[in-house]
Amino acid sequence: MARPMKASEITPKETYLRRREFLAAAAGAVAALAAGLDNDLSAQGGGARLAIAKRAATTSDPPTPYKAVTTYNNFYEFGTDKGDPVHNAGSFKPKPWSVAVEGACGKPGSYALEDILKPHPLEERIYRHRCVEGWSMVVPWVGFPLADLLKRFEPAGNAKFVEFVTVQRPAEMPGQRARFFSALAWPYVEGLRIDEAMHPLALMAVGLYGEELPNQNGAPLRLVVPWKYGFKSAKSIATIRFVEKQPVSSWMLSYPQAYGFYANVNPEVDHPNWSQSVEARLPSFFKNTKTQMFNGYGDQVAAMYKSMDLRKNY
Ligand SMILES: Nc1nc2c(c(=O)[nH]1)N[C@H]1C(S)=C(S)[C@@H](COP(=O)(O)O)O[C@H]1N2
Ligand SMILES: [Mo]
Repeated sequence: MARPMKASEITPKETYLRRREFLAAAAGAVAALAAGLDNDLSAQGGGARLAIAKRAATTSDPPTPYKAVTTYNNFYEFGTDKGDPVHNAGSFKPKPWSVAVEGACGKPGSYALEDILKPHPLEERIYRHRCVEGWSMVVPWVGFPLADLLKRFEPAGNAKFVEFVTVQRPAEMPGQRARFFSALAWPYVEGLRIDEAMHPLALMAVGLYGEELPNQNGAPLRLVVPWKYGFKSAKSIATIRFVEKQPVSSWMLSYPQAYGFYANVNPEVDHPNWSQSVEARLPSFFKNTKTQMFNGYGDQVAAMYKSMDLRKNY
C-alpha cells in the first residue's frame, strides 16, 4: 500500500502544478481556452531543475499558470505573435553560451556561462511582470541579483549606464532574418541607469518554475526588472556593456513616442494608442486589474526617480 506523502517530499513544482490545475479548473480555464493557451503545443519546456537556496515572494497574487508563462511571449527574434516564440524557439541553442563584458569596467572579457553562474546562489523571486501592451503575469523566476554579477566586473566611475544586448543568430532566430520587414533593429538592445541595474530587485534570471528557462523565455540568461515594462527585460543576453551615455534601446528606435528609456510602469502615462491604467492578468484576457505605479514596487524604487518628471521621462 502506498504510504502517504510527507509535505517535505512535495516539490515546489508539484505545488505549482496543483495550484495550476486548481486555477485552470476555476475562472482561468474559459479564457485560456479561448486564447488557445490550452492547445497541446509541442511546447519547449524548461531545462534541468535548479537548486534554489532562497525564496521570496513580492506579491501574494497567485502565480500565473506555467503554460501561459511559457506560451504567451514577446520575443520578436522568434516572431511577433505571442504564440510564435514557443513554436519557433525549438532549434535555438542556449548552450554553450558566453557573455561579452565590455566598456567602462575593470574586468572586461568573454565569460563562459558556467563561470558567470558559479559564484551565485540561486534565488526564487515571485514577481509581477507587466507588458506595455496591457497584459501581466506573476512569475516565479529563478536567478540572482544583477548587482552581484555587475560588481564582479568592477564598473568604473564613468559607467553611468549598462547596456544589455541580445544574441544575434539569424540561423536560429527566424525574426532576425525577416527579408522584407523587421519591427525592431537587431540585435535587441536595452539599458538601465547604473543605480537601477544595481537595485536589489533587478534580477539576472536563469529559470522559472524551478527549472532552467525555456528558450522562449530568454534562455539561458535574461533580465527581470519588475518595476518596468517587460520590454526592459532583455532576453538571451550576449553582451553587457558599461557606458557613459544613455543607451538607445531597440524599442526607442522603433517608436520613440511610445517607448522611452525609463519605461517605468506608470498608469498615468498612456501609450499613444491605449490606456495604461488597467491590465489583464493572464490567463484572463479581461483588463480588470488596476495597474499600480512602478508595478507595485514604488516603496522600493520611487526614491531613484525623486527628482525626475516621470511624464517626460516615460
Ligand atoms: N531579446 C528580446 N528580449 C525581449 C523581447 C524581445 O522581443 N526580444 N521582448 C520584451 C517584451 S516586450 C516583454 S513583455 C518580455 C516578455 O517576457 P516573457 O515572454 O518571458 O513574458 O520580454 C522582453 N524581452
Ligand atoms: Mo512587452
